[in-house]
Amino acid sequence: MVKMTREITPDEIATYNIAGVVLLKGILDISAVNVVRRSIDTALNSLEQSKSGYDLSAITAAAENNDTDCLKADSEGQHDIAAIVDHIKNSGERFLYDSSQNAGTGRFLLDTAVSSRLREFNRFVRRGAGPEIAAALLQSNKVNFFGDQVFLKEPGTRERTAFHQDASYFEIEGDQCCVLWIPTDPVSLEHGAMMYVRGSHSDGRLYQPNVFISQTPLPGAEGELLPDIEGHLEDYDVVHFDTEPGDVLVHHYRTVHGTGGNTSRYQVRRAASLRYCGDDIRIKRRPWAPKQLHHSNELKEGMPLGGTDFPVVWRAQENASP
Ligand SMILES: O=C(O)CCC(=O)C(=O)O
Repeated sequence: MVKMTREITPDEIATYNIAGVVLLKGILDISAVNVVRRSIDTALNSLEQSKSGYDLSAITAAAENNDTDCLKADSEGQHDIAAIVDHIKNSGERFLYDSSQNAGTGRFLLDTAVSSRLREFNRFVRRGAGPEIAAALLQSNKVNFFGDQVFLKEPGTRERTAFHQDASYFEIEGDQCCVLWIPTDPVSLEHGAMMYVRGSHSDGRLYQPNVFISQTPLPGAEGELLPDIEGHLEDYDVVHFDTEPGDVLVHHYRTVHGTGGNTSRYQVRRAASLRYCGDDIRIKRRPWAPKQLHHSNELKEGMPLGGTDFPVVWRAQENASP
């Protein structure tokens, strides 16, 4: 399987460490992008078969229309959607929407743990460029695969992705965890480009996880309340990146980020998010974190990652130059 198209530079490593996010231009070749795109399409075309897959636009529409049957039907998987929607409504928060002429005509879809179901994607996350990219940026002797999520925003998707920090959704602690956001379509602000609060990874703060379509924290979530960043973008050092297929954006798992909807008329926005960990990461149980249905949870608090839940996908000795 083809790995990185080029080496990662010392400047890119420094940018990742200082800003908590770096854009790696043209690091994947076209065959890798095609695998990711095909996997996203396969996963999202059979969304109803996934217990961790959601049509978030159908959920916001059902919430607005008080369609309890639809919300109950969505509650049989990873999340109790009906309870979460009640929780958002009771919190007085609103769903986060972009306005545009076509707002509401497109769907925001997501699925989790696609690599546990699709063989080709599994091979890519373990043996493609991801582990090498993570090893270079984390400066780690070994890399474990932590998990994946895929996202699609069709043209006319009004739902934004609320600012959040991935760390509080993951049952781990330590510093060496990075997230690769791999777009398979050209992306600029109008399509829902990723926006990051530069440097937000470095103070060690942990913010309550939210439900993506609203800033409302998940029920019972621990951690600090994330400020209303989308409402005060000018007060934060927010950076966004226009990307093309072949580019990979990598952020530290504590870097706060979010996206807009897709207000464009024709261009779909698909992306896969791959999570990798390095030497210092340990299991940390977080009772409020979303359940990962595909995990066996065999590892106890404080243990290093390994086993079938978090396979080792890269080791320094095996990749040393002769
Ligand atoms: O693509 C999106 O809308 C959100 C992606 C994201 O939050 C992530 O990969 O951590």
